[in-house]
Amino acid sequence: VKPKVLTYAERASQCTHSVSRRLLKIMEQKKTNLVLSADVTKSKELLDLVDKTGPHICMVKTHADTLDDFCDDFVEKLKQLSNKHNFLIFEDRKFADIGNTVVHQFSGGVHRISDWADVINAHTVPGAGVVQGLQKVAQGKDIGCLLIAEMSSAGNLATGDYTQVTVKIAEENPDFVIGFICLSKLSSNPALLHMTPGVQLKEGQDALGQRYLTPQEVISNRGSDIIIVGRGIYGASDPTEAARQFQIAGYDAYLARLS
Ligand code: 6AU
Repeated sequence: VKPKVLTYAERASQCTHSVSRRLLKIMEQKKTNLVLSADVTKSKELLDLVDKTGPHICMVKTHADTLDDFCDDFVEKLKQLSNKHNFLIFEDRKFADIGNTVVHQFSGGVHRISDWADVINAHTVPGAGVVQGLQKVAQGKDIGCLLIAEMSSAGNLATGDYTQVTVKIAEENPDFVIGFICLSKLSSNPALLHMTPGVQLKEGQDALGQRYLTPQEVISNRGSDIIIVGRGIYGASDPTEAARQFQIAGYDAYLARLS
């Protein structure tokens, strides 16, 4: 028999981490498993994009280091929008150094990520120390970490044993790790979230190695939980309408998996 697929609400009640619980509740309430990857380079453009697409997303993903004009006021406004539209903030910093270095990268520098992000992510190439360093900073704060277990780009090395060890590190750190960046379901633990980038409405690739799958393939066939979409939304002539289409495609694919 096929194992029963749990709803977002059922999974929320099984989560011990406050951030995964909050995210799953938002997904259930707003009927969306869409994360907007807001990869634009001006803060005003980013805030406008997020205000327009906010009703359709459960989380916004930023690359703070690619903004030309990052400042505290931007962070304040992004937080206001996250309250207005009820979504979480994920800073896609991809920490990848020894524990002692990521402590400072996470808490300090220009961006002071630990002051404002709900979710961060890390590569596991340094071993479990990267998670321990980040967790030290997150102590007492509501921040969850995703581990990059698989990547969407052609020729990447996050495969096989690397992916399996990453899953193990996640399962051993439930107080901090809330899931994965991955291309398919990797763990049967209902508290771990699977988030997949490289999503467009049609399969394909870009000129620099990015590869795209459809929401249907990612959620229904590969058992992931969340789609992360950048250019498919902010590169569209009508980003709000594009976000609405991805919301519907992603949520329909989830409903199909439940039935
Ligand atoms: O939809 P796109 O191709 O415009 O943007 C995809 C976004 C980018 C990447 O930095 C990110 O997703 N990403 C990640 C993440 C989220 O960690 C991992 C990966 O393997 N591939 C990928 O594209 O902001």
